[in-house]
This record gives sequence, C-alpha cells and structure tokens, in this order.
Amino acid sequence: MDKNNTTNEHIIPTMGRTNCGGRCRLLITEKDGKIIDMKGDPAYPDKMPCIRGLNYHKTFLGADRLTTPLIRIGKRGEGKFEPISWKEAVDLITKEWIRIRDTYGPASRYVNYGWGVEALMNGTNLAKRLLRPDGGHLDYYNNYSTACTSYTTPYLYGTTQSGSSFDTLIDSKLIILWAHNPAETRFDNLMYWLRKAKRQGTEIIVIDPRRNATVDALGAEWIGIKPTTDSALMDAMAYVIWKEDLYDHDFIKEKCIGFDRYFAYLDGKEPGREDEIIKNPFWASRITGISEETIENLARRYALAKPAALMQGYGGQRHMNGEQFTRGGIMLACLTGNVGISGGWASGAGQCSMVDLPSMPMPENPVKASIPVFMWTDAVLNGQNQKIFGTAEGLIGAERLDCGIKMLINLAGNILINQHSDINRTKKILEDESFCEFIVCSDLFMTPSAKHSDLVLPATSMLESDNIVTPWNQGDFLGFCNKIVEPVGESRFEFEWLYEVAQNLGLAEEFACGHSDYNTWMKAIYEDYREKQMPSYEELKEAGIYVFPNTPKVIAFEKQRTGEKTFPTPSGKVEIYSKELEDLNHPAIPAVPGYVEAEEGPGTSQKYPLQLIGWHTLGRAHSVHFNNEELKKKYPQQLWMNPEDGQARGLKNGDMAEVFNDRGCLLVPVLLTDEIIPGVTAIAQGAWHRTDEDGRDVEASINILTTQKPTPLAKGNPQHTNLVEVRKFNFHSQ
Ligand SMILES: Nc1nc2c(c(=O)[nH]1)N[C@H]1C(S)=C(S)[C@@H](COP(=O)(O)OP(=O)(O)OC[C@H]3O[C@@H](n4cnc5c(=O)[nH]c(N)nc54)[C@H](O)[C@@H]3O)O[C@H]1N2
Ligand SMILES: Nc1nc2c(c(=O)[nH]1)N[C@H]1C(S)=C(S)[C@@H](COP(=O)(O)OP(=O)(O)OC[C@H]3O[C@@H](n4cnc5c(=O)[nH]c(N)nc54)[C@H](O)[C@@H]3O)O[C@H]1N2
Ligand SMILES: [Mo]
Repeated sequence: MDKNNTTNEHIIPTMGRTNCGGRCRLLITEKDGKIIDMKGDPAYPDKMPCIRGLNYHKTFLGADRLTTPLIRIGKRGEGKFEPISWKEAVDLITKEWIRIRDTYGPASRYVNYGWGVEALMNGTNLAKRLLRPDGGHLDYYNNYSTACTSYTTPYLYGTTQSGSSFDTLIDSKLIILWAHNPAETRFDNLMYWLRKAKRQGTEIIVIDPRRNATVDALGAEWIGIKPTTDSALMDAMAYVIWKEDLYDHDFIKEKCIGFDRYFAYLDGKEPGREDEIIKNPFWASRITGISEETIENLARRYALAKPAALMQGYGGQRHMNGEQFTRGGIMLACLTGNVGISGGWASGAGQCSMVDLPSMPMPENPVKASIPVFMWTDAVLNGQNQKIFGTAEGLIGAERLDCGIKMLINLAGNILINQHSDINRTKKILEDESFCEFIVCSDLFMTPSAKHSDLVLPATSMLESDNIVTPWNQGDFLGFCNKIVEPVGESRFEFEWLYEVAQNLGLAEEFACGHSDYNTWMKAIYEDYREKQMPSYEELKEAGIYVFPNTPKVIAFEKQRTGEKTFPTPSGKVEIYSKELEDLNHPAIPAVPGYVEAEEGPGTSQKYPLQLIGWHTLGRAHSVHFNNEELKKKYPQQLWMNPEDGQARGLKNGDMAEVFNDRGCLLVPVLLTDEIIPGVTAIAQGAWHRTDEDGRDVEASINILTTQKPTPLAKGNPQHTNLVEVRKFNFHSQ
C-alpha cells in the first residue's frame, strides 16, 4: 500500500469478488475516505478489469444504497417497509429462527443460492455455519451456472475436473468455442490465452445462435445454430468423422466404452432404439439450420487439426436438453482423441483446480436432505395441496421432505425473484405467507428479491470490508479484497449480525470457532492454510495478490492417456455408453449421447414460434450494475431479432415490443440485426424485474418468460429454453 501522507492520497490494491466470471486486480486511489480513481494494473495483464470492474465504486456507492434495517409493513411483495434498529432486527431473526425450528423442525430452514459475495468469508456459508450446530437446515446441490454439465460430466469421465489450464491452448491448431462467449463472460483469463493462440495462427470458430462479442474480439468464424439443437450437429459431425475414418481408433478402443453402440445409433440401428434415421449432415441441417456443407467442413476441420480444443461454455447446457449437449461434446473430444493432450480439450464441465485454496471450515449438517437448487420453490410448496417433494423431484438424502421451507435466508443473492425462473409463479408462491413464513434478505439495494422479503438488512459492499478472494474458476493466485471506505450508513457485513444471533442462541463459540470478529477469524483460517513460503496475512493484504510461483500446466486426463491411471468411472474408461443412464429408462436420457428434441425446442409450438435465449451481458454481473445508469445506457436491454422475423411482424428498429408466452410478458425495444439467426430472439439476462399495472415487465427481465420445469436428469435450470411470440406495443392505444 502506497501511503503518501503529504497529499493524503493512498493507492490501495484490491480484487473484484462478484460472480462475474473473473477476478480483476484493481488499484484504487483513496483520498480523505473517498475513492477518486480506480484502474487496472498492467503488471497483471491477464487480470485487467473490464468495464464492470471499473464501475464498482459507481455502482456500489450510489445514493440508492440501503442504509438501515427495514421491516415489511404492507403485504409481502408490496414493497412497503419501515426502518428498525439493528437490535430489533437481530431479536426478530432470533425469535423467528427459534419459533420455526421448534414448530416445523430444522429442515424447514433454507439458505438460498446467492453469490454476490464470492470470497472466503461470505454470508451464505456463515448462515449455514450457524444453522448446523442448531439442528441443521435443508441444503441444496447443483448451481444455476453448470447444473447439467456438472451433473452429467461425471457419468462419462467420473469427475467434473475435465478442464486443462488455459495456457495449454497455445498448443491448439483449432479452437471451437461452443456456446461460449468469453469476451463478455470472461472465464478467468481465458481471453488472454485465446488472444495469444490467435496471434500465433490458431483458428477459432464460435457456435452460437448469436454472432456473439467473442467473434469479433478474436477475429473468429461464426456458425449460427438453433438453440437446443447442438447435439444434432455433434451427431452429424461424428457421423462424418466416423464414415470418413478420421477418428482416433486407438483412443476409442483403449480408453472408451460404448462407441460401437453410439455408431449403431448414428446409423439408426441402436439395439432397442432402432429409429432407422441416419444422423448425417442432411438430417442435422434440417434440425440445426446449418448447411450440410458447413457441417461436413466443420467435422473434417475438427478431426484433422491436431490437436484441437472443443470448449463448451455453459450457455448450451442451460437448456431443457442440456445433459445431451454435455455428453455430445465429450463424445466428439474422445472420438478425435483430443483428451489428455496439451492443446486438446476434453470438453464437459471443464473444471480445473490448479492450486490448493483456503476455504471456510464447514461443520456437518445434521439434516441430510438436499434438493436440486433450481427446485427450491417446489420445496416451499411441499405439503400444500398434497404436493410432495421427494426423490422424483431430485431430493437426495431422504425419501421425501417432511415440511416445506418456512424460513428463507437470502444473502447477497437475487435468486428469490430475479434470477430464478418464472417470476410470476415465484411471486405467487412467496406472496402466500402461509407457505414460507419468514424471509430475511441482506443486500446493498432494494432489489426485486429484497422487495419480497420480510426483513431487509443493509450489507457492506466489497469496498467496505476485507476479504480473501480465490479464482472464479481456474487460476494460480489468491487475491485480497481490501476495505477502502467506511461502511455506508448502518450497513454491516453478514458476520456481524449473524454473530449476534449466535450469541442470542448461545452458539457464538461454535459459530465463529471462538472468534468474535471476522477479520481475526479470516486471518486464522489463512494462517492455518498457509504454507511457509507464502506471504503472511499482512503481506497478502498489503500486496492485494499472491501468485503461486512455477505452477505447472494442468492437462486433464494426461495420466489416463499415458495409462498411468484409469478414469474414475465404474469401468475405468470414458463411458460413452452408460449402464446407469440406460437403467434410468428415461426417454430424454438415452444410453449413449445423441440429439433429443427439447420441450420448447424450435418448431414445437404454433402459438409461440420464436425461440428466446438469454445471455450474460458485459454490462452486468447478472443483476449487479443494473442500477448503474451509465452502464445501462451503454448496454441497454434490447430484443435481438433477425430482420426477417421483424418484418414479418411489422417491427422496425427501436420499436417497443411485447414479448410474451403463457408465463408472462415483457416490454423491450427491438434491435433488428443479422447477428442472430432467423427464428431466434435474445435478451440479456439480469435486468431488475419491475411491472406496469398490467403485469408486464417494463425492464425486460427475462425470467418473467422462463419455465420452472427442470431438465430431466440434473433437475437443472433450462433458462435459455423458451418459446415466445413478439408483437408491436403501441403506447397510445393502451
Ligand atoms: N459479463 C458477465 N460475465 C459473466 C457473468 C455475468 O453475469 N456477466 N456471469 C458469470 C457466471 S456466474 C456464469 S455461470 C457464466 C455464464 O457463462 P455462459 O453460461 O457460458 O454464458 P451465456 O451468456 O449464458 O452463454 C454463452 C453463449 O451461449 C449462447 N447460447 C445460448 N443458447 C445456446 C444454444 O442452444 N446453443 C449454442 N451453441 N449457444 C447457445 C449464448 O448466446 C451466449 O453467447 O458467466 C460468468 N461471466
Ligand atoms: N434467465 C436466466 N436466469 C439466470 C441465468 C441465465 O443465464 N438466464 N444465469 C444464472 C446464473 S449462471 C447464476 S450464477 C445466477 C446468479 O444469481 P444471483 O447470485 O442471485 O445473482 P446476482 O445478480 O449476482 O446477485 C447478487 C446480489 O448480491 C448483491 N450484492 C453485491 N455485492 C454484495 C455484497 O458485498 N454484500 C451483499 N450482501 N450483497 C451484495 C447484489 O446487489 C445482488 O442483489 O443467476 C441465474 N439466473
Ligand atoms: Mo453462474
């Protein structure tokens, strides 16, 4: 830290910790308790901030911050609150905590998904730490990011660790970014390595219904595809590679099981599933909207470029048939022998642990029941109208839930309303106070989720409290998020009020491992974890970052390739055919990979002929930054639509349109563009839900249109699979 006492200006290093896909190193100039400048640090070229990082102070320190605890006074969801003291707030939480535990049992308490604070010390884990010594809580598995791929990849590889370190990409001859848009979504330092690869001549292809921002950023080629049809393209590519004998015979024979069965499927002759349909490019072109010639060329190029990396983003698996997208990518990587080598890519979930990282110690949860995270609204409904939440809904650890969720703790998350599917349904469930009886939310702003809470607590932002930060997904560093300014109003880091609740419950010792403030506790966790050669806590705080020296590159499944290890699957090989999945006997999850038409796939409804996808826009981290007017202007909510579809509906650029289906309706200006294929529309996810008196979402929050139906195997969120219709909205005739 550079303390220049003569001018009263300090440059303080820090690191971003929102769930934005990356971690940027920031140098903040603070003067007299105010931030006067914020910039990146050229010493860390792969951690330079994007526009979101450079806006943290503008977004987080504005006049719209919550400053006191607020208690609901109107009906739930009405948005009427009045201020109360912290003492009253803590006493109310304690009272409800005990009442609900004693009336309905510990499993009626649930901590909602929410990753506004992605750091070692975060409210979500802290709340669980307090619930566990107090009888426990209903837990969840999966997440909203990678439900299908994280759930499905282990069926094939035995692990989600199918990713290599990105530095291996400079060995690639061809990179396919499939449903992947790192120019906006970042994925740690992926763009840094993709740019390097590109500079040395690697070809890059992007497969996406939209000509996404990565295409231009990398001078890549774009192949437009109809959403949910990717695995048809994968099948046809496999067909070409197989028939033209371009595949890696040794790899599929020695390291995989089930390609014989998969080839039979391609020929329409899979035993038990003889559909007589040949999965050739002609077949796939009609499903995907991609020409036969393009499919053939893509297949040949991928098979012949050695090594080649087929990298899947998460956009292709946030779909109703997202499990098949995952399986198809892995199948192609294996077919071409691109697994276990530098410059190849095994596809699938793509997790890659490069170094050991510190974590919050978590006591065991006495409650064993765990729901798929996407199904929490159904868990609220459990027991109502004979609706039972059980194993069919994805419950694990118990046969059925004894009780619905009665207490919801929603910290640093906007899932309660905004980021979860089918907002109208969620609102209805939450507005009936006989279901969930107490909702507490801690946030910086009066978000749509906060509005649907009973008690809203003002939290400190990343600029107002210290924390230790780990990579978003892959990386060989630790960061420190430094407190720069004093907390706004009466805002408090979640630890502080949870600690007081713990004291009321007589659990303070268990809750905080004997500590009474989170800074000393965080330091103790770090010191416990730290190896001798690493910086002390104070040194880490001062430098704002520690990069592990000489981290070796990671090549996923390298040892399986050389034969030193087997794959951690039942057969020890990559399970292209899965006995376990065959035994499920589920028509949407066949025994081998392959295209399965999605409910709400293209052409499945006459009433709603257009597909609608979302994406993660550069201008926001989910819903974070929506209140930043500058960013909102720069990245406005728009409906991407092909001119062909616009003309058919009499729409011109900039027209206000209604986008609707049976679940809801939103208003949004139209952007007619060739950068999206015909039949498909797109709206960036994450706008703050707000309605007019007719219930239309006037901010174009896409989850007013998305479905609560989960994907068949993972019970994941298919939030990119939607069918809609669009019509011109005329203000004057309303
Ligand atoms: N700017 C920004 N970056 C972020 C985030 C953010 O909110 N904002 N969030 C972070 C988080 S938590 C996550 S999980 C990741 C999300 O990362 P992803 O899930 O990969 O991001 P998406 O934008 O949803 O999808 C990537 C691309 O897939 C395309 N796509 C959608 N459907 C299909 C399809 O059926 N087939 C094909 N081929 N393409 C399709 C979309 O148009 C989009 O360009 O991003 C992280 N990075
Ligand atoms: N339709 C559709 N829906 C989606 C997605 C999609 O692609 N399409 N993507 C999904 C994905 S991948 C994800 S990960 C989820 C994300 O879901 P969430 O994690 O709920 O999304 P965020 O908008 O990041 O919510 C973070 C919240 O934390 C608050 N916050 C920020 N900093 C702090 C802090 O320091 N302290 C506290 N207490 N609060 C803070 C913010 O104001 C915000 O309300 O959304 C999912 N929802
Ligand atoms: Mo995510």
